Amino acid sequence: MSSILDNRPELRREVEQVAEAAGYLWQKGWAERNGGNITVNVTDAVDDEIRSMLPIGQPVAIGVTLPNLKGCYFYCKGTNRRMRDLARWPMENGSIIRITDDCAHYEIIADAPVKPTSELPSHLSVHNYLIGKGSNYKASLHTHPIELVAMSHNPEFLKKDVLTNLLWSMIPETKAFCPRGLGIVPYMLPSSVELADATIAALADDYDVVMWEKHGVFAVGPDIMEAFDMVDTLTKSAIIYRDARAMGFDPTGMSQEQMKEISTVFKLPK
Ligand code: 2HA
Ligand code: ZN
Repeated sequence: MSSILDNRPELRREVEQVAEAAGYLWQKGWAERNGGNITVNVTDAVDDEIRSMLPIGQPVAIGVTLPNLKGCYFYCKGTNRRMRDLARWPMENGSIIRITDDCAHYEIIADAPVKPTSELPSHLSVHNYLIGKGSNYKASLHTHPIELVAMSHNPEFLKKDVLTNLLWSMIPETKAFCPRGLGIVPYMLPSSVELADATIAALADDYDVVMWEKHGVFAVGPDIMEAFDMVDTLTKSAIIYRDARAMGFDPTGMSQEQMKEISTVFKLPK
């Protein structure tokens, strides 16, 4: 079967990176059934031939109007599709969509009529926000990391930057590679516009990764691997914390001075 990826190495690479990351999400146990979703802004890899492709089916309302997304293209995981299937067959479990000129609808252009993720309002609103602030971030990732979700069941950890500091203090890499920490969004109905708005507010508060209480995380990055790596790094810290507690003691954690030193040496924003 022919694919939009044929003879388009740049676009193929974008989609193959998503497939690789989807495999990791499944292997880590973060992607039960159809859990999680990924969207990547692939507009830079789109050529004139793609721009003139006819859509598959009719335009669909996004539910919000997103003025910065006019003429943008996204690879999106399909709704109800499994990450473990996407890992092997990304164009059968996801699709490439175009945002129409009214900025309020999308149309699927390839390869098959796979309806995009249920969290599309959150994802596209975030991309709209990122473009609006001139960010080079192209990828957004929502996933269900076990240990981080478990920690979100403790009200003490939901106070601003309590979890950020705890996770940073478990191992130096976490602050170095997730230097904005972990924002917190209180529990809201999955897929809702309220959740999308609260996510953007948290990202605007200068986080790259935010926790959706008792649900999962939402991460943004320049590409899908960078977004995945930040969630992976934070989860590593959560596991170290859990293991110390399971061994019967409270981990000491790095001191504030030690963490400040990391910020100075790595020239970190916080
Ligand atoms: O797409 O994880 O939050 C499945 C989900 C929704
Ligand atoms: Zn979810």
